[in-house]
Amino acid sequence: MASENLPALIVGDVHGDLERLFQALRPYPADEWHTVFVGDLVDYGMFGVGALRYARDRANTTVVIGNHEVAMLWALRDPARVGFWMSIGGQEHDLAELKRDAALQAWLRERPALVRLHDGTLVQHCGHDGYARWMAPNAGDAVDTVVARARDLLMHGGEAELWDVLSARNVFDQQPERLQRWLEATNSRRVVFGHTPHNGRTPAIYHGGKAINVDGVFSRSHAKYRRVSPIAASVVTLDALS
Ligand SMILES: [Mn+2]
Repeated sequence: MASENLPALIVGDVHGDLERLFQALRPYPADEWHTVFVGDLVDYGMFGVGALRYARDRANTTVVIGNHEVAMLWALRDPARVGFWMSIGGQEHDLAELKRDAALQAWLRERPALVRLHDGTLVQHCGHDGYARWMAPNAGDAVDTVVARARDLLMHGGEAELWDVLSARNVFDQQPERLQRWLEATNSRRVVFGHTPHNGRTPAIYHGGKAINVDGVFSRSHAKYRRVSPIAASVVTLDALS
């Protein structure tokens, strides 16, 4: 069965907690779910590259690019960026591991910035409309044009511009008009994102379900990890959000 025909499972920012990822996905066999990661699999935790490899090799899985992947690729290309990347949780051994693995680098640079699922749900890393600057008017599907432009930047040294967009704070929780315009521009009915931790035990749902934050501070190495940050705050089936 093609992955788009499977029910979707959304996974928020993993941030290097591969052990907890195994635990979280145990109820969801890869052949029965379309697994969609919202990005930020790396940094904070010890197993960022391990999480990337796991997500890459899991069947029926889509990985959206996050700002931490961009920072890591930037550090890989430009040693002057390593210090900054480590200041946001980058793990030196992960960079060494990525440096040795050209195939993983190539795969990572091909990840999409946006994915629109068949039910009209848009999945992206950030809860904002900064991606709109990559939209090419009258050049086909708006989502496709954003994905093409962002991928071009990833492949050709455009990490600075990617970082500008992907590191900006979420706004959809506070700005329903911008959310609505973004949904219309991308022909989507709702948007799911991570990037900025919410404080709930389940995903944060805004504006009647049109915006959903799945960054529930999944990684136990995250600076904001609290005593009990439940898996259900970050890992959720799409049908549970309907
Ligand atoms: Mn994150």
